[in-house]
Amino acid sequence: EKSPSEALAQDFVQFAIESGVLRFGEFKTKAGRLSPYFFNAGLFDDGAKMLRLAEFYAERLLASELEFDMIFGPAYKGIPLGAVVAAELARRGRNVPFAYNRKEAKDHGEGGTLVGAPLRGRVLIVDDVMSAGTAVRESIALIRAAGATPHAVAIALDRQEKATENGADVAYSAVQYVHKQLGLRVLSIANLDDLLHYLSARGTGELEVHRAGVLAYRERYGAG
Ligand code: OMP
Repeated sequence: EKSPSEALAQDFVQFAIESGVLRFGEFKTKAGRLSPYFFNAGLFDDGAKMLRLAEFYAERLLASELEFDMIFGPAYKGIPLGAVVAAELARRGRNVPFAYNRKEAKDHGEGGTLVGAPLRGRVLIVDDVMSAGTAVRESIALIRAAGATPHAVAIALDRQEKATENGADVAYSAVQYVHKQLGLRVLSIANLDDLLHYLSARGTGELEVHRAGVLAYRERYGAG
């Protein structure tokens, strides 16, 4: 019997594969790892997909009973994600402020690198993927610098791979690091285990070959 979060994760993996967002092949990750799969959230590229994606985040967040005061979506991919998740939560009766950053400093107009609601209180970071943990650490630093509290992270996919510290691999994953060392709660809609489970359950033909590649990758880069 699958728990609701396991069922949600399996539905999400299917949605991501069918949308062409989760692909198999040869990809280089930001940390320089050669990965047999890649999750490109930029390919949630129409209104219906964005809405469905937002529903997955909202389901996960509301089921978790996580408390937070506002949403922060880090540039660039986190900007539409944060916006659409905030909108979907509001539709479900939970309206919270929303902010995002720009990567380039602006020298005219509104100024500064933060846009939207002022960063304050317990901030939920909404982003796409965590691999080695570089992106999330930047968001945490930015929220702290603004005088607010990084409280939790919601991501679509936890790749469950070794984090890097000063360029070197460590045993634990970025999600484990952010949770245990920094004390933030991390909610993912799906993770690498869910992907492997999905591939096993439909393990014939092409997907079976992909599963072997993903297993080999996990052997090499998977967190303990
Ligand atoms: P870390 O900063 O290493 O945690 O990697 C997270 C970022 O890597 C994401 O925000 C993406 O920019 C990118 N990424 C993906 O989008 N999908 C993947 O499947 C893998 C990565 C990646 O490069 O590790």
